Amino acid sequence: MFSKIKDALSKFNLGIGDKKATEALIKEIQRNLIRADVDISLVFELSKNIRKEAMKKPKTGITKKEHIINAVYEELTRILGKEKETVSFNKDIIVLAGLYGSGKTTASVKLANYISRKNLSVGIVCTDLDRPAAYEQLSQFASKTKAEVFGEKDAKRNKVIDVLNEGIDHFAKKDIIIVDTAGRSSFDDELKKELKSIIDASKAKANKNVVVYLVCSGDIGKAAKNLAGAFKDVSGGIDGVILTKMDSSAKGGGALSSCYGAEAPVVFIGVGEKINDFEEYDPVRFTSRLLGMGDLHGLLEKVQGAIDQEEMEAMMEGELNMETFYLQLKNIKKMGSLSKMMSMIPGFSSANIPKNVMDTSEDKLKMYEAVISSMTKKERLDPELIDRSRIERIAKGSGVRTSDVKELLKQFRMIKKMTKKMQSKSFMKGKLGTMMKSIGGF
Ligand SMILES: Nc1nc2c(ncn2[C@@H]2O[C@H](COP(=O)(O)OP(=O)(O)O)[C@@H](O)[C@H]2O)c(=O)[nH]1
Ligand SMILES: [Mg+2]
Repeated sequence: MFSKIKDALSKFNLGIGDKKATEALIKEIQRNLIRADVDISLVFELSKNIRKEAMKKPKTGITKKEHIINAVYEELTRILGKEKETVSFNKDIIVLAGLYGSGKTTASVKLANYISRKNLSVGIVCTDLDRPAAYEQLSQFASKTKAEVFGEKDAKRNKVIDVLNEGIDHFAKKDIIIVDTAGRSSFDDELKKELKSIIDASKAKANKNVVVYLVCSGDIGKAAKNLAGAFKDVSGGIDGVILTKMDSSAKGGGALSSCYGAEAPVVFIGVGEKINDFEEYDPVRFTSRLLGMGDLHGLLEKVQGAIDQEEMEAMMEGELNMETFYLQLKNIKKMGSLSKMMSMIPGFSSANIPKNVMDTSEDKLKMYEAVISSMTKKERLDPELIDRSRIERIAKGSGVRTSDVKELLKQFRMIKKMTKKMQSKSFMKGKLGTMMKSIGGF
């Protein structure tokens, strides 16, 4: 799809004089996005942001190329969605909107099948009264699943809201109701009116949330942005985009433009005509596929786990307070364990320090974050102010025990001592100092 971007990235290999090379790469990315039918204003927005990020200094241990690939990923997922699909199905009515042939009916059955696999009961209401065979098509496809279908075979199109209301009542006991709607080849006034009335009528039903998913074919091309924008306006907001036909020669540009126009992330992807050709959106997997880069996962982990040089420098220079302390702990975790670092500092030993004070696990960091955010600004900048009554207040505010707050203060004092040691000239000449210089540019 965007595989030409991958080629351009793989050719990008210059260490020095890389401003020119970066600029050439950005041009190449632009060309390929345009070729993939991405809306031109979006192309400029994307490339402007990628350029801005690309010109920054990479994190410690990260090559310029890895840095740029990460920037491309960040930009694409800013539009497509940064989160893995986490739909909480909670007494919802899900309305599927989209053009004729975009894959709404297919998606409604696939989605129903997906939902029933989560042990939720689901019914589909057919409100497509335009195509004579719509109800039959839906029933036939849904017969392969546990989902029930409600519809009226010969109802006239002006009866859409009656059928919808009957359907919602019919499925009152179901956990989820999916509403399959009619489409037209263009989003004309009549279709707008119908869609709006379906959404309004669904909302008028008590105790159900109404979720609107826009169904877009991946090969939709340049029209996607405006079309998705129009659907968004009429619906009063789109909750997610279901991208269909991503198995075909879809260029991916339609995916980007649809999400951009709808101002909504991708939630599901259709990758074929069968019931199970349906996937939850996963940003890394999806972007890997779009760019044709199988190894993206490892690279992103590496970049995101790397140490930010500027953060590190600031930390080593300034006086340690609770704000810099938290960053320091996170960086220590990235470099290895606290005890390992201590063992490398001359005259420092972790032998007499309780184990829990050495702990920099993820859970611990999370807890510390809550504790620190319960401190006042003054306390954060000068932790020595924190006496017993303040400890009690902070513990209460962050929902932890007073012993947890005390432990954090203990760790703070220890790291402060360590930092002082590391800032001294004699230390910087030592083994760890040399290592930190090499990675941190001190
Ligand atoms: N290859 C492929 N075909 C699909 C996919 N989703 C839908 N289709 C096909 O696209 C055509 C239109 O789908 P349909 O659900 O009837 O669209 P609707 O008019 O929006 O309801 C049908 O032939 C489907 O089998 C998909 O993810 N991949
Ligand atoms: Mg249909």
